[in-house]
Amino acid sequence: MTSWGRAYSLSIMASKRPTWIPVVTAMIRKGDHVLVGKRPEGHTLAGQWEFPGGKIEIGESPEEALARELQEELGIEAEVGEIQLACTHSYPEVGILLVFFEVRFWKGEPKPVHHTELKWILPEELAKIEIPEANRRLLPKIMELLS
Ligand code: DGT
Repeated sequence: MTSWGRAYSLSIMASKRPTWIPVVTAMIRKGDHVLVGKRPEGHTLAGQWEFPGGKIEIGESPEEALARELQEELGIEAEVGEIQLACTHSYPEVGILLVFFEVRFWKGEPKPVHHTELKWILPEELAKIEIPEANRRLLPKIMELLS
């Protein structure tokens, strides 16, 4: 059972309500391009291209969580900007509240510490690569924001 599966079972026992997990992600912008990373094997949605980020841990603000994730995943020290977009998405076992922040300034060069591969793409290329369903539903808004 996945960690989310366990969390879900516990929540069912505790409250009979689904667990909702906050996830923070970064739209890292360089000129006209945005950075996406390929999710590694052994993780949910392996092989799909995502905006770097992850789950908020206990005691962290959303901005602190995103700065930590970008340090861990890409090895950069990022200045987390404004929230651009938020959405909810239900997976079979769990729901996520996905919050997208803008990142325009950082120190260091992003490296694929966590992802199989990183790439800088133009917003319109998002329509041609495999991305999480949660992001695909928002694609028109994401492309509008990035254009
Ligand atoms: P997991 O999901 O249990 O395999 O654990 P992690 O550590 O791979 O997941 P993490 O911390 O990246 O959590 C983010 C969750 O949100 C993950 O299940 C995938 C989902 N998600 C949907 N769209 C995005 C996105 O654009 N970026 C990120 N980072 N996650 C996304």
